[in-house]
Amino acid sequence: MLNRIDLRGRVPSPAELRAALPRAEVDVDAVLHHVRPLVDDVRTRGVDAVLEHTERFDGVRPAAVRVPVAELERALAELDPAVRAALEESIARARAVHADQRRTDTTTRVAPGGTVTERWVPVRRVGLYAPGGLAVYPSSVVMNVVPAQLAGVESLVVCSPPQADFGGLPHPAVLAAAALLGVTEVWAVGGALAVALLAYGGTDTDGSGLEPADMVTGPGNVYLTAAKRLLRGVIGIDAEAGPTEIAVLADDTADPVHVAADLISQAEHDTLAASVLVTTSEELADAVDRELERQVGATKHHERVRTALTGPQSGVVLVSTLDDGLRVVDVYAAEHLEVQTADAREVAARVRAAGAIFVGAHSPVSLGDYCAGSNHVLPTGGCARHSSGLSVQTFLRGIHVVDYSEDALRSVAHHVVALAEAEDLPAHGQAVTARFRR
Ligand code: HSO
Ligand code: ZN
Repeated sequence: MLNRIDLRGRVPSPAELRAALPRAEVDVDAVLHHVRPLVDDVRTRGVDAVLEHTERFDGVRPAAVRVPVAELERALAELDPAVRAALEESIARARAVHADQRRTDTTTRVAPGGTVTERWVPVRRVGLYAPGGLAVYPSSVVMNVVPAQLAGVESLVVCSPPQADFGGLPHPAVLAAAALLGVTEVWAVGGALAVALLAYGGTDTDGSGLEPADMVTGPGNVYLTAAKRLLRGVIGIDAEAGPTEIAVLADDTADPVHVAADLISQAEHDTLAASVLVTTSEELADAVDRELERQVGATKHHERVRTALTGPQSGVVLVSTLDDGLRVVDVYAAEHLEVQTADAREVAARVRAAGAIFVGAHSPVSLGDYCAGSNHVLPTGGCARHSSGLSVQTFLRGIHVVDYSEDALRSVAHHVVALAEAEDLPAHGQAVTARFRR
């Protein structure tokens, strides 16, 4: 079922590897011309524009953008107890892990009387997006809200598209997750419109204000991503999320039943999702292929899954050695990387690029999607080479606070003057020497 790329016997350069490895082509630029007029319309006409376009895209016109708090409480009261218990566990584990990401301010004494303090200050108001296309994502509400709350963000708004089936409200599971997390502000708005409304703010149908946010995070489709690209600067963004990806680095000790199940699990998200197996074992590759045939037929979303698995973004990469496999996965820089080898811990410790790493036979990606405690908003499309997933750090800004005494300034003044002269910016030096002339 999977395309095969045989790299045994030769080790391509990183550049060649990049070209050879399967990857979804998502052309954000190609939709910018659709999204720009929407963004402009929201900027000039606010909520009227949002509701008009929402009716066109989502087939429903919410009575207001802001969801009444009573609806959040109702959704929580009506939530299936098993789902509620699972969300509570997910929140507790995520809180435990993300609490350890908090930072303390540091003060460095650079010279006698001269200090630089780094103060970590949360972004004041953040908009968090939970998608609602092929699936609904209460788990993404958890993964966005938990780090923002632990960072100390004082004002949080969750946005999710209105659903025609639920009277123009976002999906009740999303509302319930927000309520469980103590979020009271939820807007029924989706995709690019959500990003634009978060950037510019507006006035709701009842005359109340919808305050703009300083930052927008969370995954979404290509239109949402295009809006993030257009509005970055007006707002801060996390990353431009592409379709989800799983790579599995495996040797002949891996269980093909598990590997196939994990490849299918992420293919379930989207026809563009990528499932990639990197292995030293041709026998395993064959066995996984047989398993995929068997398991895909039995899975609920088999059409979507088959399209994703047979697409050019998915495949098996055969390598001669695990070292070569590590080279491949580092260049690929998967959003999720599973290591299913003998000595998985040792192999995983050598990985340099992945959004998150799942070690050994009992740490599947879907555990991380819901209940590991790790975050599931992760860099896609190779961005794990330079970026990390959502964390407390995403919502913090480090501010350097410079505090020098007169003596401390005097003792370094000649260095400032020398550098100012070297850059032909003498007024910079004079700003220091002026303090010592009288
Ligand atoms: N695998 C997705 C997250 C998710 N899975 C949410 C299920 N629900 C991207 O990391
Ligand atoms: Zn998932």
